[in-house]
Amino acid sequence: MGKLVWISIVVAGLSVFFGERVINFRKRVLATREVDNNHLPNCSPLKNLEYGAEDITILRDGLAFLSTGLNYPGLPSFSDEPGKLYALDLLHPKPTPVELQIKGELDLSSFNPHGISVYIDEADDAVYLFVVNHPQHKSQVEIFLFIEETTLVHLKTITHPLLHSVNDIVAVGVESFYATNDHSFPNEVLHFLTLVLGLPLCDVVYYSPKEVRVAANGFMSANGINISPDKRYIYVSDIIDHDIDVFERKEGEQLAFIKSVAVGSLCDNIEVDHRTGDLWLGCHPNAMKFSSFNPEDPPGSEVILVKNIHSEQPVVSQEYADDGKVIMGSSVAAPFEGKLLIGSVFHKALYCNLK
Ligand SMILES: [Ca+2]
Ligand SMILES: [Ca+2]
Repeated sequence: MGKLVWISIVVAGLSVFFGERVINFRKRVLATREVDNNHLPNCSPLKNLEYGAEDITILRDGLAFLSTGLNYPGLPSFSDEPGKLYALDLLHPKPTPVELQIKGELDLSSFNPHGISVYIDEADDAVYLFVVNHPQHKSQVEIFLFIEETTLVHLKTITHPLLHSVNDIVAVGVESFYATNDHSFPNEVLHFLTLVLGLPLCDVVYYSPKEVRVAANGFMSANGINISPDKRYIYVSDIIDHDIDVFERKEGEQLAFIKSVAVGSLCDNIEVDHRTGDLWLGCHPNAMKFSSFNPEDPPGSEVILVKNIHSEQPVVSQEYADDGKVIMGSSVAAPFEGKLLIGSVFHKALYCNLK
């Protein structure tokens, strides 16, 4: 055969291969999915939070921490202000977010908070807030000590080459945590190529002052991470794979993979009900609408609940859905004794009474 014929065969082969990969990629990001409204009866927007509350976590005494104003490459941001942290008392009859004052050396003009996690030191009940921060779109983890009602003292900034694209963290000690990387490579083009080719190259990193290493890998894009109430299991949302991966913590902070639970949506952060161990997930019904933001056809929101995740048959249910007219791009759903906070990447946050 002539050279031209060979070239034609190679070009045709590559076209078929990449065509199939693009179709597969569109399926992964649920590019054609529409979501029907499934509203909760008693939800209202939280005051002063119009620029995203990407992550929320709630202490056992009902005090919620919120990370707001994330500026993330490729996604809209409705504010030019730096990000902020808020607290909200869910025991108050009308919970209102209060901005937390940050003391210490941290540069607040470039503060860009993303995933958060709380660690309580059982020795003295001290409350540590761990925050993923992206100043100048870099990745680092800030550790704060929470004092009084509205003050955080900045203790430490952690950077490491393995912590290159951190999305969320779960603290397991006063200076140690697991972190998810949502990109396989910090480079956007290379990462996008891995998604199109379907290569699961993202990882979860364990950090302590003595040791930093990859603790688990094989994720398409590792997003939310959290821990069971008995601290025995770690849950990771592989957002592009539409599942929650369950790991058991072994001696020396090794993670042993147990199973994956399909959730049918692109789930972002994970919050765990302290009492029941149920997983509440803030999810994106359609990642194409989410990333190619069009106010005329806004990205929707979806909250998914996983009950009995360690049983043979976990129960996965949709607890809330919105077509984007109420809240766009939900990223977290945090429960507390019959109440639910729903946060989003760049839009509002809702306070819902489930009773
Ligand atoms: Ca988190
Ligand atoms: Ca996240």
